[in-house]
Amino acid sequence: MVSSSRCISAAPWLLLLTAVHASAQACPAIPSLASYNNTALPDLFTFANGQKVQTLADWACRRQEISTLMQMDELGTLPDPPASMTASFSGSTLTITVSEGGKSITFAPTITYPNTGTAPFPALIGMGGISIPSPAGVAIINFNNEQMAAQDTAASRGQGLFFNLFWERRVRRCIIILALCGQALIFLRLGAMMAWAWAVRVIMDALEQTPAAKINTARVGVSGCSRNGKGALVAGAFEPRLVLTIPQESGSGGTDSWRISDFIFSTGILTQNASEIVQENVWLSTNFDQFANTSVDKLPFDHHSLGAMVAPRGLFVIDNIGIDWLGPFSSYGAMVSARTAWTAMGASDSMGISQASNHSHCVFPSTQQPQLTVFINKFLFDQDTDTDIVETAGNYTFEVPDAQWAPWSVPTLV
Ligand code: MCU
Repeated sequence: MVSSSRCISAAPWLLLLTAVHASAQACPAIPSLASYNNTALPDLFTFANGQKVQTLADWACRRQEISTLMQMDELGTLPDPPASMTASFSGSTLTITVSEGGKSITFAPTITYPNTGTAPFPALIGMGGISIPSPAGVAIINFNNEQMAAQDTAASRGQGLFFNLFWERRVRRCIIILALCGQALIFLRLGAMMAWAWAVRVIMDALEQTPAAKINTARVGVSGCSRNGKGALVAGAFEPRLVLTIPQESGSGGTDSWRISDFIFSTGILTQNASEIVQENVWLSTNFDQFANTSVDKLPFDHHSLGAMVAPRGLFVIDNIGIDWLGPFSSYGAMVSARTAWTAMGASDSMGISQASNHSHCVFPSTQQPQLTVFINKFLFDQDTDTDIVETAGNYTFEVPDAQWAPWSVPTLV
């Protein structure tokens, strides 16, 4: 929910956002999905119990259901905000200290202010920095995600400030009181991306309570490239105050579909898939291993579901069709499918996809600049720009319904 009182405008996407999040109703219970098996991307508009999603209020419930399932099976559980948080700003550094049960950690994102514009500034949180050109008038908040939760190799699990705060103490307690081991396990299993998303939420809280940082907290987005693009998408999905999410060349674990990537891999194209990613790094919860090592068809969601969690806020997906490892067709299929969430709300132009021709990884091509600019201007500056963009240099054709991958129809949510 947009909670800052500063600079709230009546932009249509913002009104829709309020409608989606304001709809409080009893949501359907999630049935046992132990025997779930689906070779296609699960229907975004059907609840796990088979009920259809027909209204914006239903979508709020379906979004919550997707969030629960993704936390459970893939990303790990997003912890509650810390028991206490203090923030101060000095020079260009926002120093944040969070405490939980006697343990504290401090982390300090740095802010680079634009040469133009006026305070309070719109901003982009850079997940490990940004790899898009800094937009004019926008502050860049550099978040050191690797310090929060490491992502070097498979041996990085449980390393970083996040785990120092939540985990060590719980493991120690679990050795003394067995009943507390369940709590420790939650943190032991959690993937690095969920730790980063938790920290992004803390950064938003810190910015809201620190006017000296001169950030308009109603106009903050997130971006990152490659592994940090995966993290940017997860942060955008789970932090509803972010108004714009820009994952760049994020590949598998980001904008790609697990199912489509497995299919591409099976045709002999070297694309990163689930069984590889769980061995390579710690972005995902260990709960995901059972799916990665048997069949991703057992997942009651895919990454079109993760993308759809951002709706109706801004999402601009930047891809590179020249690198097979990134699975560009997988990203296209998943993101065209995700876009139906916006279409169902009458807001398809708040979600854009741009796949440029081959270039060096994370080196932003100037051909994508005009598209990036219209998204920045709409979501960070409230301008009425034309953001109706779905373009691929890959000449892929994919539409919903798609007989193989998305055999479901798109309702008009009322
Ligand atoms: C696209 O993101 C990752 C990819 O998932 C990894 O397999 C590879 O090792 O590194 C990429 C990356 O983050 O490159 C900077």
